[in-house]
Amino acid sequence: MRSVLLAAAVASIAVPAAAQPIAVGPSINVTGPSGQVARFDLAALAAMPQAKVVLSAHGETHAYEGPLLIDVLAKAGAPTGSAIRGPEMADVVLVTAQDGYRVALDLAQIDPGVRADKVILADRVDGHPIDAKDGPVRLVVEGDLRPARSVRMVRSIAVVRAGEWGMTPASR
Ligand SMILES: Nc1nc2c(c(=O)[nH]1)N[C@H]1C(S)=C(S)[C@@H](COP(=O)(O)O)O[C@H]1N2
Ligand SMILES: [Mo]
Repeated sequence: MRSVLLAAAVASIAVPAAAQPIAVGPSINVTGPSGQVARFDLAALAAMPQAKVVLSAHGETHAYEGPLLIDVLAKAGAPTGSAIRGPEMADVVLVTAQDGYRVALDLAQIDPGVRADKVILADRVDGHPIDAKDGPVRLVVEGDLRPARSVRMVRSIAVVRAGEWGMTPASR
């Protein structure tokens, strides 16, 4: 009986793991607004259309390249373009780093149809892979006066429906 239960437990663990695409090297998890999870390794990010953002921090200027964050989120089911309207105007993008650093952006402002400043998930800097101190993946937010939102060592990203949080009739 015990071995049957153990086999069932192992099978229940093994099934979802086998259904996941196998990531090559480090990867980041992206959770969409309905809880869908998409995993991106460096090859998956490099295969997407690339954009470039020049970032100046502490007297140094570097050119970062990678896909637009909105394109990555779209693959996890996030709305884009004119689909960001009504309740989706309160969708929040939470970016979490390896060291626990966390930044929130609103989904609308990262859409190129709303703001011209690009927000990218960079996997290259000055034509090279990003070192472990900053990468291998770094969020780069164009136009910020202080580069505090350009999260180094990105580990995971989640789109959350802040518009659905704790809204009682009294607080509307
Ligand atoms: N993971 C992580 N990213 C981070 C930070 C951090 O503490 N952890 N600090 C932010 C702040 S406050 C700044 S000013 C910039 C510094 O970027 P730089 O290391 O390229 O100068 O990184 C930002 N990204
Ligand atoms: Mo900073």
